[in-house]
Amino acid sequence: DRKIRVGLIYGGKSGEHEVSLQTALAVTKAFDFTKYEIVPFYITPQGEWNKGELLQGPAQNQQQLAFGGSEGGSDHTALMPLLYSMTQVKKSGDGDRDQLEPAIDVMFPLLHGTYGEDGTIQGLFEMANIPYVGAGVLASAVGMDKIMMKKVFAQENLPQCIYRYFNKVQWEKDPNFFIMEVEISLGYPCFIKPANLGSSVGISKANNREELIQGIETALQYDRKVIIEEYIHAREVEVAVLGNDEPEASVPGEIVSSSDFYDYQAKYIDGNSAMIIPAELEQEQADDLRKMAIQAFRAIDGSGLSRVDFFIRKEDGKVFINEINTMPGFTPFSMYPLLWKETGLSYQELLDRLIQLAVERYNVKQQLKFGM
Ligand code: G1L
Repeated sequence: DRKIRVGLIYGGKSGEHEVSLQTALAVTKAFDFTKYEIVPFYITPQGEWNKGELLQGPAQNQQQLAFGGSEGGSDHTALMPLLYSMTQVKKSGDGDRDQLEPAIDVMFPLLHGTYGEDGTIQGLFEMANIPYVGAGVLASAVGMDKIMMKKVFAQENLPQCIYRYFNKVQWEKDPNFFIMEVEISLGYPCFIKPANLGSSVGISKANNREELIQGIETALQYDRKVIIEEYIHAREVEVAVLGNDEPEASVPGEIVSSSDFYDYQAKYIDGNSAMIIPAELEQEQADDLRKMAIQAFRAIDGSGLSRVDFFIRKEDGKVFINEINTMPGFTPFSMYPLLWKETGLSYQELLDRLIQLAVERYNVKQQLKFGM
């Protein structure tokens, strides 16, 4: 039996470079190397692509995965020739037909932000006709754009906070209009965010008009579109979704900030916050959240995995969907894998399942007719 060859892509030209490397190391350590072998693709902080030697066992450390020089500073288009060579065919020799053999069976992208989780790299895999783990082009793009995400959720009648949005040109033409809109419909405090939420950069909280204007100017440096959301005093609860056309939801987990620690026996600590898994909720509310998480996943046409984040307002217990994340934190100590662990799926089983889902989706698509 030939092993399944997984192309692991990580690193990247983003603030999450280090997180991506850490995650890649954790993933290589958890893989079952009797079933898989790994071709590592490392993207340097300068954006240069390097293909590494075949891994037949776990990497020892991060340095081993961060190979190749960083003197170049080439861009993402350098992947094109690489993808070409990856998809080259082998001749079988026997018979009159050439046997096609892929150099990589499935791609596993661990990348954040632009060119990583916004659907562009997924599009590259589609064009190269290679199966890949996680969300497809559409779900990645919708999940990356806060405005599109909210429109799609609104169409499904998923409860959301109040928000307003506009682009740079609209803002510059009539800032007073948008200031009034925000003050009348949301009030202060409110949150200002670039529409493309790759990470937390460019986000601010405004308590008055001056801070609002400043926040908008800041956000507009990261994206041409901004979204402004009402502030909700709430508990933060998250659900993990896994699957393709029959997605399943994990138990909910709660994020608690350090100031509230002492109220809980937190098993999992992550920097300044703790994860309470499962979240302390009424059974009925937990079931509601799981249903809504699946609804959100279906709404964006998700596949593979997503983490769906909710607010539960402290005053009245009302639930709001905050966002869906198609590339959640993914070390063995991140919320997404921990939620599945609590629900009965280990990290290694999760990797197995994600690869299986990638291949299943690919096969379903292969069977579709296209064109005439
Ligand atoms: F491929 C998966 F499984 F879909 C996938 C891809 C990426 C899961 C989780 C992630 N997450 C990340 O890549 C990151 C959070 C490390 C970005 Cl820096």
